[in-house]
Amino acid sequence: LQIYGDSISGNCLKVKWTCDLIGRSYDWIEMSVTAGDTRTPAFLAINPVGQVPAIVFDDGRALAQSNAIILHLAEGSALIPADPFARAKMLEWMFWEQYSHEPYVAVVRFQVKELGKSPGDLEPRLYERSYAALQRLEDALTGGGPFLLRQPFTLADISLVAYTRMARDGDLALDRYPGVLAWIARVEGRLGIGAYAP
Ligand SMILES: N[C@@H](CCC(=O)N[C@@H](CS)C(=O)NCC(=O)O)C(=O)O
Repeated sequence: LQIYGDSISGNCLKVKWTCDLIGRSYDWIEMSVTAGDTRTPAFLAINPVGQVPAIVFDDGRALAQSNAIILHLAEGSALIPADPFARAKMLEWMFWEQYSHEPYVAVVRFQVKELGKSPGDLEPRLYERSYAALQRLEDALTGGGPFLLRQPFTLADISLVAYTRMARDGDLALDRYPGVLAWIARVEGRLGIGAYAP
């Protein structure tokens, strides 16, 4: 299995963490988004959308979209609930992540940290939506937990922790959310990774 990923990308790290947890071996092919590695003809043949992560199996089949990739790789593992309703609740969180969390929390981070923009120059809506997403996580985890489905630890936690743990990079006040902070530490513990250090 080959993983095409940029190590600074939360979407790409989701794939690495999932493989590490399920004990799947892989070759990591480092791609720099900012250097344009995702726009070469060779990579566009793998993912016509020109985005990482993408994976390629030994038989040549390719798959993109972080949450689709981790869902496929983790099939049959304890990271996906066997109960159909619990599985759908996990997917509810993962679809929400892609539509209502990542487009704000990750974009704010990229613009501030990678593009060097000043937070005050970003569209205020990006911050409003980021804080709405963090508040929703806080509400779900306060008095609930320890994970998003309470139990067990699932792909929903992996998907959502990816950019939440990096939120300070975008000048987001993560410390306002104690339930989220405690959950991040628990998920990092499950992943066997240290606290995020920019
Ligand atoms: N929805 C996609 C988003 C992937 C994505 O935005 N990838 C970024 C890096 S995090 C990228 O490759 N950007 C390069 C580009 O768009 O040219 C996923 O979850 O995999």
